[in-house]
Amino acid sequence: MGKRSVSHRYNRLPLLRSRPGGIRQELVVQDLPSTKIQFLARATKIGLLKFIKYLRLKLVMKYTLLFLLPWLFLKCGDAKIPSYKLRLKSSAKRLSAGDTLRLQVPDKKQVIDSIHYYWDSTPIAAVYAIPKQNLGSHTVSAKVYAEGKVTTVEKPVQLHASSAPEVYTYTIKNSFPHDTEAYTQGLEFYRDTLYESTGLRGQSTLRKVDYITGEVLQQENLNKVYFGEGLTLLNKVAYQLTWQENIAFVYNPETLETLRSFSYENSKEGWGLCNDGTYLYKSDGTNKIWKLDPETGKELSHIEVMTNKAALNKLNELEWINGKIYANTYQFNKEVAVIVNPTSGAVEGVIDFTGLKEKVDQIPTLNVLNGIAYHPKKKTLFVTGKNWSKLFEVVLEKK
Ligand SMILES: [Ca+2]
Repeated sequence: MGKRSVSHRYNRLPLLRSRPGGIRQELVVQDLPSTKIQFLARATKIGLLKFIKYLRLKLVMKYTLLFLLPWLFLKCGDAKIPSYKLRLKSSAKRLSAGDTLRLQVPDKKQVIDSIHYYWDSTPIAAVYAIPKQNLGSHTVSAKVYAEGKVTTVEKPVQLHASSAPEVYTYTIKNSFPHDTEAYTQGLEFYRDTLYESTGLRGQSTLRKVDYITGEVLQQENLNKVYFGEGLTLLNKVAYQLTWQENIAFVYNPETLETLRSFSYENSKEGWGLCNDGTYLYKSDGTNKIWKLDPETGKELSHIEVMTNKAALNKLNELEWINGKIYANTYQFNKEVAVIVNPTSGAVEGVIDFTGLKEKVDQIPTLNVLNGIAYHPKKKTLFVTGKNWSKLFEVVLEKK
């Protein structure tokens, strides 16, 4: 037998039993490296197997988690926010009073116990005939009762005017001189005297004007930080808005002395102003007109001005005439004013003032049509524009 068989035999001897010295010792010493290798190999093999096992386990766990987590997440999500959809079908493309709305919340999982529908905060049936009311933004919502929970889903809707506005045209009865330096923002008669508010920072004024001659009888210059806007007179005081300065001034109309002021609340800016004999009405550059308490300036409510097709934004100078609000609209490509229902916000009339701007001096500073004042005794309308050289007395006619 060669060295291999000897080493094999002695390999089986426990190392602790081997004695030092002699051939056996020599042989044991000689056999040690081979034992180590085998031991290491065995250990490595076991280690590798364990490692592979570990890797397999890790992979199994990884893929299990990958598949389980989204499911768990969805389950948790379901528990917190059940996803219901509110579907609206209407009898018209643009909603208006008289249209019928059909509401539905699909129940794919067959878990819904009941659904309660609302128009703003008013409970309604799933088939709802829209009554006459304020136009503009409303919210339709559904409270879904299912699996012991209540979920609210809602959709915004816009209510339009039921019919197209009537169109008016004008005839000029008289024309009077008007200050071309006046960037007109407010215009109203008070005891046969024309009151005018002008804008632009550093040029803003409150003035009393002899409308026949165009002469400025008295003038109060605003601090250069203020941009003057709408004007109205009520309860023996004059109100003047500022544009973005968030403040309205109250004056003695005889002396033009400032009496007090108030800040805006939720309205965006100061644009036009008028009154119905009790309340102030303020436009803010959007399609909203705000109703204000004249004593405190508190915003009591608002309407949204809508035609039968869209919201009408940038409502400018205002005038209250026989229960309606006449409003300029800030636009450069058209000379039009609108007649607004102050309760619903519906645009009931459009006054086509085309051609009027061409009749004034075509100066570089010439700007848009802005300024409507109703003369209560004459029962006629006076209109002008920013930096217009004339004030026109006009009579309206249906087109
Ligand atoms: Ca006015």
